[in-house]
Amino acid sequence: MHQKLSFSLLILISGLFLFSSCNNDDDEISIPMGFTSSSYQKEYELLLGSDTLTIQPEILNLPEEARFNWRLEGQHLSGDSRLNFVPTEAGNFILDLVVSTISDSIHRTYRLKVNDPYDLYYRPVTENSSEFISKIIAYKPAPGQYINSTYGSMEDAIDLIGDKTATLSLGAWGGYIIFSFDHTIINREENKDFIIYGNAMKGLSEPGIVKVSFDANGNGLADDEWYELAGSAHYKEGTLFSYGITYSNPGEYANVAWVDSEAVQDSVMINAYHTQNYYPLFIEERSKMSFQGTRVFPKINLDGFASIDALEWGYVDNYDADYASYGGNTMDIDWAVDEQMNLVKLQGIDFVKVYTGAQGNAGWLGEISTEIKGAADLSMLE
Ligand SMILES: [Ca+2]
Ligand SMILES: [Ca+2]
Ligand SMILES: [Ca+2]
Ligand SMILES: [Ca+2]
Repeated sequence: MHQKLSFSLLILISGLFLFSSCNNDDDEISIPMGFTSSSYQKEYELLLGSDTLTIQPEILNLPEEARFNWRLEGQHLSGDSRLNFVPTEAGNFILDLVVSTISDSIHRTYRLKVNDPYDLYYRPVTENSSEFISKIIAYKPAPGQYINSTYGSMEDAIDLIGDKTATLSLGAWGGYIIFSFDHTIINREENKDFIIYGNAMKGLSEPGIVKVSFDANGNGLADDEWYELAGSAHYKEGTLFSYGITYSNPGEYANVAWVDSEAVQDSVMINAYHTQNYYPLFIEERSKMSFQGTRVFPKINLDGFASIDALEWGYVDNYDADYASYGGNTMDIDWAVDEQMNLVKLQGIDFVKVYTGAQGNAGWLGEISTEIKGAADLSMLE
């Protein structure tokens, strides 16, 4: 009796087993998944802010319903078969992948080393370092009364190197200079970091906007991400972002027509004191030149003796509350923002761009055009 029951049970179990495997064979292939090769790249070194990690392992017998689970330090990262990962912090991380179906799963592990470009490419101050500008990377002024004349040539730009005695005009809105130092300017906590000298006076402010960049790919070129230093007017209504102007070369001493991204047409007006062509003749663009950026609106007073009021803080060639005590405008790298005006934490910067931030004709003063006389690392002055 006991034996008979066991025998029947065995038949029943084998029958069930047979039935279920037949069933499996009908609607799914039970060949297990596998990576095409047992050897694979297990370690990756990435640069924070520049590199994207892409991994797409080849898998044999991959059923359509297989699920991918990429995990970074055990946290789900992606469910895609092809991983595209942009690291957001430096450090060493374990990345793993599990590909699974209800009945099967395969697994792989990778090691990631994410480097902070600042640790790799930071250039320290040495005993030979200068506090002043060491290199002019670009000078592209907008049209203005001093352009192609005193204060408006490539030679005047080069003259800014090494001290603060020269004067350079950036012309009307958008015109710019890009320069660097022989070391990285560090972002000092709770402190201003560098100073830009201008020729502002009470009633004569011509606000220039500053952008900064760190040489994150370490190639010595200013081809990295730029961040604007948002001054007081960046937080005020009326300021225009993603603004643009195109100027046309009149080919002679004549008003320089411009059109902006709001379809406004106007001119940089000539005056009797400067009788050359105001359109820069030493740049690549011979007939038209365009600029992009932010436009701020200082108050221009044209009654009686023309004057331009200062903006509160954060601009160059701007006679703000601190200007007189420093003889220039002190800048804090902590003011850096991205395109969406989110504050960005930078440990230091290698490149500085200054561009004229306002546009207008201020009577006998001529066009609003930022001037700079040099720049210095505040950490070396104190
Ligand atoms: Ca700072
Ligand atoms: Ca670079
Ligand atoms: Ca000026
Ligand atoms: Ca000025």
